[in-house]
Amino acid sequence: MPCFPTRCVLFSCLAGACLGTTARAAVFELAGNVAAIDDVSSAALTVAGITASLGASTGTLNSTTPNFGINAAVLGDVTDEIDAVPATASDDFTAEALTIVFDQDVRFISFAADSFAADGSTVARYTFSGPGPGSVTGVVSSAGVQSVDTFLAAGQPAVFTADVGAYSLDRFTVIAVPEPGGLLAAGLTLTLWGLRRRSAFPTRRASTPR
Ligand SMILES: [Ca+2]
Ligand SMILES: [Ca+2]
Repeated sequence: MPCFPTRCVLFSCLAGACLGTTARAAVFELAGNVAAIDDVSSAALTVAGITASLGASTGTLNSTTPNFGINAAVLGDVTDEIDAVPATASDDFTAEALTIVFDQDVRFISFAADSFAADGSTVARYTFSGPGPGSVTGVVSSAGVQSVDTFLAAGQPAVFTADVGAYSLDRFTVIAVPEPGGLLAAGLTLTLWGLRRRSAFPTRRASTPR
């Protein structure tokens, strides 16, 4: 079947969209990443060409073999978990917030958290806001992989806090969002390929015996 220009463009756009969805997932391991996140105020991790910059609102980022969190270095803090805002002024806790910023546009797919209180009282909160399309916020109270699947623009902060109790943020997964220019180039390449095929077989239909 000859590939008419409009058909080629449509095919190219579909192929380009498919190319955009085949980007490799980047899994950032936080728990057990002691070599990179050992009581430092900030850290930059690069996975699959994506760099995530992590920052602690207070104290230091702290990775241990089972967990990852913030070490606020105050009495009673769980040093490898993200702790809640103090319930009363007399509590000797400090509000902890983990901020993650990426060097490029990504889809934030999911995160894995654990060390929640067995009675379900722990409330973890994540908030994505800023230059991206709208704010996304959510709360979870049980361990496991939590699906988020939202666009996060380069420089847009993803913030993890706790409303109640403390938890460990073990890892998170993102996928790079291809730049529009890259998709356009892929589409044009396929369009040219279709046109060249058409010019290579210009008379196939006309020569078909009736
Ligand atoms: Ca853990
Ligand atoms: Ca803590």
